[in-house]
Amino acid sequence: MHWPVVCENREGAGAAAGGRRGCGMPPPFRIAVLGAQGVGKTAIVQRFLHDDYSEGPVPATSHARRVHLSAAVLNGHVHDLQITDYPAIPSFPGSSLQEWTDSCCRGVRSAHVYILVYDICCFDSFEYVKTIRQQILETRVVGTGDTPILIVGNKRDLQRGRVIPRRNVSDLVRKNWKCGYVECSAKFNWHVLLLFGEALRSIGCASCKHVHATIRFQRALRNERCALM
Ligand SMILES: Nc1nc2c(ncn2[C@@H]2O[C@H](COP(=O)(O)OP(=O)(O)O)[C@@H](O)[C@H]2O)c(=O)[nH]1
Ligand SMILES: [Mg+2]
Repeated sequence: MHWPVVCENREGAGAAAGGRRGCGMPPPFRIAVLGAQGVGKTAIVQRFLHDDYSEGPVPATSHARRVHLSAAVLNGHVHDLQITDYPAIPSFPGSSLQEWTDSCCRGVRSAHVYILVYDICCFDSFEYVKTIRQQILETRVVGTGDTPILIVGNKRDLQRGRVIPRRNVSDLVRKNWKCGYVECSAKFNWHVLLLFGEALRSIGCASCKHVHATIRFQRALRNERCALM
C-alpha cells in the first residue's frame, strides 16, 4: 500500500496551540477520545500514533488529559489532527464556564468528532458511554451542525467475556442513535486504523457533502519526524 506524505507528531498539554498554522494550513481536526477509566482509550491512541501497546501498570499520568498532534491526508490534502485522550470525565460540561472550571475537560466542547470508547466486557462502561452521549446531545446548540459521534467497543480480543451481544449494541447505536459503531482491539491492533478512518470520514461528511472519503494515514509516527513516502 502507498502511504502518503508528511507527518509529524507532538505531544503534551501545550501541543494544542501548535500545528502548522500560519503556513496556510487549515485548523486541525479535533478528535476527542472519551470513555470510562480502563476501557483502553490511551491504548487505542498509542496504537494509532506509535503502533505501540503496553500491558503493564497504568502510570499516574494516565489520569491527565493528553493532547497529541499528528496529521493525515484527506482527499489529497494534509490535515492536522489534534487527538485528545481524556481521562474519565465525571460529566460532559454543559457550558464553557464548566469546561474551564474543570481542567481535565478543556477543549472537549469544541471537538469536531467524539470517539466514545467502552470495554465490551464491562457493562458499566457502556452505561458511561450512553450517559456521555446523552449529555453531548443536550449541550448541542440549536442551529449548529451535529458533531459526529463514533461508538467504539474495545478489547475485542476478550470476546468470550462480552457482556452485551454485539448485534444488540450495533443495532442500538446505528439505527437508534444514528452513530457509527466499530469494535477494535488495541492489544492486537485490530480495526484501530479503521476507527480513526471512520472518525475522519464522519467529519468530512459533516463539513462538506462533496468530500470523497479517501483517507490515508502515515502509520507508526515518530516524534518530530517528517516522512516523504
Ligand atoms: N485485552 C485487552 N486489554 C486492553 C486493550 N486495550 C487496553 N487494554 C488494557 O486495559 C487497561 C487499561 O487501558 P488504558 O489504555 O490505560 O485505559 P484508559 O483508562 O481508558 O486510558 C490496560 O491494562 C491495557 O493494557 C485491548 O484491546 N485488549
Ligand atoms: Mg488513559
